Amino acid sequence: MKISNLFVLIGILFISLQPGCIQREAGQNGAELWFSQMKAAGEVPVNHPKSIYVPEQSVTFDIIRKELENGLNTLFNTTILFSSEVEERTVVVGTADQEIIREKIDSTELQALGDDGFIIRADSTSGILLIAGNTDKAVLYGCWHYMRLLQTSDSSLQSINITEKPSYQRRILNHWDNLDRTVERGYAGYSIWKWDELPSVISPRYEQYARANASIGINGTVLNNVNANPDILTKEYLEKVKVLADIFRPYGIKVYLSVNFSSPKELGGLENSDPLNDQVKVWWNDKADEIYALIPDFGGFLVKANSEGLPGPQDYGRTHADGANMLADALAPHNGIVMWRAFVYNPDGDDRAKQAYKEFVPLDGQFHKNVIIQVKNGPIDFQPREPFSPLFGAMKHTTLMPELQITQEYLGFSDHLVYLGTLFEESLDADTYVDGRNSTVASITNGEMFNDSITAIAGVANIGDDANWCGHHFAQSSWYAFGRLAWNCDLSAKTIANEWLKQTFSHDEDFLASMTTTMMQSREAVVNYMTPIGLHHLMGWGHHYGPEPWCEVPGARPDWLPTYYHKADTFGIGFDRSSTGSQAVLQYAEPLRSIYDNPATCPEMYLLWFHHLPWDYVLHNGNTLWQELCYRYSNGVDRVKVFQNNWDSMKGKVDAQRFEEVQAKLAIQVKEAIWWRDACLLYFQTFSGMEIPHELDRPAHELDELKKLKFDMTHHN
Ligand code: GCV
Repeated sequence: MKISNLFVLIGILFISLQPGCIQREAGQNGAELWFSQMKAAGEVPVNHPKSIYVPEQSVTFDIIRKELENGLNTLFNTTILFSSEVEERTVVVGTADQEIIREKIDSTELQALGDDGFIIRADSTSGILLIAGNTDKAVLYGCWHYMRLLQTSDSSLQSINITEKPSYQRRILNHWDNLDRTVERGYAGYSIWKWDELPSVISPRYEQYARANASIGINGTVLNNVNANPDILTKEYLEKVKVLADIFRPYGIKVYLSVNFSSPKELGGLENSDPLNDQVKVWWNDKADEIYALIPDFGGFLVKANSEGLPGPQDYGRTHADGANMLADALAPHNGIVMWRAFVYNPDGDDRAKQAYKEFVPLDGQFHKNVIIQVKNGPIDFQPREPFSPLFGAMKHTTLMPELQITQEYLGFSDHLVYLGTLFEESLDADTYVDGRNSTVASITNGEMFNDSITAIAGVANIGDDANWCGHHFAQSSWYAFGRLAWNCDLSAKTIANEWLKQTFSHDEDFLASMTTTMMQSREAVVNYMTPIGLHHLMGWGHHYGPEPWCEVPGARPDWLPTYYHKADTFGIGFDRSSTGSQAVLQYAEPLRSIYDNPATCPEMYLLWFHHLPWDYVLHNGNTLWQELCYRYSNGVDRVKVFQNNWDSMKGKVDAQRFEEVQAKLAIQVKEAIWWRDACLLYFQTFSGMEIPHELDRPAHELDELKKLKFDMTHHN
């Protein structure tokens, strides 16, 4: 080695041993999520807090002390000490058990906060800052919020006075993680739950997971796949689950499990799992007792029944209500709940989009109080865009919760940059009109309209054991957005994107402006290059990744094939769900029903969802349907190229590792957006027989060549 190189090596070693550098290095692989850029938004105020007063004792308060100490010292770049006395510029943190909190905050105000709400208030008379709630976890939420504001708020927090109460009581992640550690529709590696090592070996990821979720208000997690293996309820697995529950508890996170409806038969050896069979009831009651003996605050069960081949009460001629109520009765003495999924459809049934409504609405009012029906945002299945599920608002005597998908099953896996905050916002803000204007999906499910005793929202997690948790650095933003919207459904997707970028990447103004725009446009881009104007379900069989609008599988269920959905023919394209077609429009309340029913008034984003229209149908902008399809597909591709350019110009503004990794993913996305555009346009062109407008890019592929492509899942896990 040349001597000069030796000096460089020593220099590098020296630099990398500095504590600050170690932290920066760790931040570069994305493992630190939205904690990687702890930095105050503006100048550190001269009168920043001087001390922290946190006298209460509990494991949660230990976490609060640790997080505040680290957080505030980093944010203010100073040393703020704990004090045993309150003086000017002290941050006073605690519950109403503390005299000073009771003295400074009115008891009615505190009571109104419920279990999770908090107050952050600068007390002008004493010069102290209060962070208060009724429970330890509420105070933890308050502390996280205070630190988030310090990092992201444009205004000075000198006279801060805010009260926050979550929109939903239960803010839950659903993991589709199997016991063998594969993750159904997971694109970030294997499951983070190392079942084979539990209960003895504890991965540090478990606590990091709890911390990340608590920081954005998530307070529940369903650990295993809804396609549930009965084994999760064995003693062996429950002991592993207990360990996770114990780690999550101080962070305010409850554990739930997906259960297989046939468990009494499969595990208990009973003759059947009929919900009206007394032995079956006893089996579930005993199982509930066993679970609660291990995990006293266990949240409850999530159930996928009589759906996609899974067992359920209908196997015994019983209803969904019979099944859900039987489980609910077993959990009720322990305050547990049942989340019963409405994701049901039958291959030989009516239009798939209508089926959940047809099965569940007749059961309205029959579910017990601790049952909540979990409904996917749209009537089919997490497509890039769907209208809202008509079940929302149609079951006025039943508690409903929305299920959103954070993992990008139909949106390019973890290869495409697609920020889902906008999709979640659109889904929650959708106006159902069931009780006049502003009967939004959010207000129907968060207790505002129906005063439900339980309110909940679920997001299908995109988390795996990849270093950066989610496979794509930007996919972390959708997890973050789910948590923030579950906490406050009135937040805008843009505010959330901006918050996330500041905490995760940089405070640089150009970076923020450019990447906020990219994130905000990213979902519309994917809609355009995959399924514009209301098209849906054009993806390939099984993998759900690339385009296969032509897909035919001998003997397959028709409702798993794209042709069932796009119905392209020489006349035109689209699924006729109008009043003269499948009549799915009739499941929506007026005036939406009439609006959707008429192609002239139907929002163009849902046009081919509700109508089968001729290729030369003229849209409001004067384009024919065929031309508009061509423009939309091309626009989707062009957008992604702009995202790629935007990101390239961010070089130097973010660390090298994440810069290069995102850059590499964008290169894939550009190629695949072109793949989608070409596959769909060339295939649909065989029906329309029309030319692609001359000013648009020509397809880069031949249709035959695309049809031969075989997709390899192996590199996508
Ligand atoms: C967990 C779709 C997905 C399945 C998923 C199912 C569900 O069909 O492709 O992987 O199963 O939805 O939500 O139950």
